[in-house]
Amino acid sequence: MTLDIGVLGYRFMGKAHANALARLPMFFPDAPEVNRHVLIGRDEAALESAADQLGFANTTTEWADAIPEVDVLYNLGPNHVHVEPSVAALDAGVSVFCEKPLAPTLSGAERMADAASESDAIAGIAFNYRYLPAVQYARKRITNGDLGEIRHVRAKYLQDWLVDPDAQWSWRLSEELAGSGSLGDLGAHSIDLARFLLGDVAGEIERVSGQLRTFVDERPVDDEGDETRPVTVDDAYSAQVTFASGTTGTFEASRFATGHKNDNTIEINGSAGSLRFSLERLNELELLEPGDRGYQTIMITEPDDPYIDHWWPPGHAIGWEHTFVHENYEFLNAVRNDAPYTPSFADGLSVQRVLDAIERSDERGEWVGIE
Ligand code: SOE
Repeated sequence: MTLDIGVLGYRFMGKAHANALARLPMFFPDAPEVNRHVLIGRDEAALESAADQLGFANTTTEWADAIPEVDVLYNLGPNHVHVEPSVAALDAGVSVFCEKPLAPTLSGAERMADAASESDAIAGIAFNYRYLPAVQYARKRITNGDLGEIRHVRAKYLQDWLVDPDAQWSWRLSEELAGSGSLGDLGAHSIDLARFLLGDVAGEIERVSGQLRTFVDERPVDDEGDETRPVTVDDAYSAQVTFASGTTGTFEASRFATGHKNDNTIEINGSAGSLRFSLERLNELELLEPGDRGYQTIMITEPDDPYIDHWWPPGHAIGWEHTFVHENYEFLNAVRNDAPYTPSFADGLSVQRVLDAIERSDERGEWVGIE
């Protein structure tokens, strides 16, 4: 069975997923066969060269024309194009893999989750960091109870690409196009990671107290710098949360964290032990187990560690792009087998509810519940 794939979006995420699709036949030979049928975008010239580079047979500027031709739509466009094409595809029985966050707004995310629950097709959201071997190993240890009662989760996602006030404006800086800034772009990953690691032992996030901050409120649209556009989203956020179990959480993200490039970290403290993970050292996990005097660092590169047997011998590290290979393998298998995939659009909606609550808490200056 060959799956015909349509991909909307051909820049950063388009390349990450096209690379993953190209790796599957060599490293995951039991993966479904994929035909990169059509690449979808607005700029015809850029689309043609991207189709050549990413290996797509056809191109179109009309996503509605692509839906009847494919088995799966990858929605990798900016956040403001997540809702309509995904809902239309699911309504037509076409499976959808959508980049995070699910939508710019809670209402958009609700529409997408409703369409997924009413469709016979498979829908997944691309929270790729769930598919790191070290993260899956960590989840197993937590779910086994090896850390005891979970008291705290501490998640930070720090970048520094907007520190320069002359860094150019982009869709990620527009509330209309993105919904939010660091909160939805980076905080969504942290909230999903916490749900993935703690969901079985701490339940859902129930209350939040958050703040958003914008440091530079307009930016140049090009190198000339004479035209500027307003920044209408947060450059950084922080939040305190409480889980159903009573576990407490602190979350933050920034695009102004000088010295941090793509520093996605999470730490879990339990009554019997702790663990710490950093994306900048993604082959490692720091563990504190009963009796240890301090954290020990272990490599998660053994053949029986998740996905490692598909790659290299112990200690031959994998990279950021391998997370996309793993999630594509699992999603395409779910489509072939007509089986549920996680993270689902329901998972994406759960994250969106927390994002929305943090924004409401910031507006009101008080703790709020999840709606
Ligand atoms: C932001 O720069 C970004 O590209 C996010 O949008 C991605 O989700 C994250 O994986 C890397 O950083």
